Amino acid sequence: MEHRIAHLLATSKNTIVITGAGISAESGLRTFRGASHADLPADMQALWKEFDPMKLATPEAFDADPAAVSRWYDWRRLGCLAAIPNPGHMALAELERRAASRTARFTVLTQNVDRLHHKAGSTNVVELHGSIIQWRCTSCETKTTPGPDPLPQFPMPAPCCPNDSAAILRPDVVWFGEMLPFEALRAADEALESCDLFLSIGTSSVVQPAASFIQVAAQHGATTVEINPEPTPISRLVDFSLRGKAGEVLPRLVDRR
Ligand code: BV8
Repeated sequence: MEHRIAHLLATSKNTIVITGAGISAESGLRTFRGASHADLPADMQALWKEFDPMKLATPEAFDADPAAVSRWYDWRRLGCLAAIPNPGHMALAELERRAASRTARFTVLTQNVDRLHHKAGSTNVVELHGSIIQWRCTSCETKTTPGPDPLPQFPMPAPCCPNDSAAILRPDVVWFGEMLPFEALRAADEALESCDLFLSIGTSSVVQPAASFIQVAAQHGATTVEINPEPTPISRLVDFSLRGKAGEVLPRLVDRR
């Protein structure tokens, strides 16, 4: 099966790859579901235990307790800044370069907010759920990229609003119940129109609308592939379902050039 998928990758005119938290797991970043947090510092264990990410990643949680939510996001932000891309990220960057050398398209639609695809060298990356590296003012939407130190205080003063000292920063991510960025959706839709190969990598395929993109691709006639260590709701729908870790499977597909 890997040989077949490697051939598809080498001949596809328009490949789309959707990635989720699983592709960053081998870089030491937690996934949303199923990861144990026993190795976390006590206060962060409490935060992960006390709050379900599905509840923390919401405007309601931020409105109710901006300090706790900001602390959780800033802790994750620092983890993302320190994380390094793993062989799975590097393999996707190499596949993009190879596609470009034969004037084919290669798009990464990521649900991740960690910017590891960019660090790995991928250039055509659509951040469906924003980025934790950037924060934005809750009043004037001005974006800012905090430095490598922990954010000074919670709720942070928003430097961009001299006329509204009450304004605070929030992570520039898409929370549950929030619309995805228009530009991200437009880019995804445009790529899906002529996609002939769609790979779903490291995602539980439960979060919408990202989880539906593979069906759209299939409706347009794309061959569909899933790479994941465990089955997901799309495993029985795809043309090829590869069980395995992204950091192990993807380099093998690249090596089978
Ligand atoms: C929207 C950013 C329109 C923040 C995230 C009620 C009200 C409002 C909306 C809804 C509603 N009910 C349902 C919805 C829609 C909702 C949704 O989908 N809910 C689900 C849970 C049912 N979606 C939304 O709200 C979206 N907006 O619909 O707008 C709207 C608006 C208003 C009202 C109605 C509609 C916004 C969704 C975006 C949420 N933000 N992240 C942050 O990061 O903190 S989502 C979050 O989940 C992350 O982005 C994460 O990536 C994403 C999906 O999770 P996965 O990436 O799949 O990660 P997970 O842990 O689940 O799985 C990891 C997988 O990797 C596993 O399968 C594992 O086996 C595998 N794995 C592990 N190790 C490896 C591996 N794979 C490969 N290699 C390994 N080594």
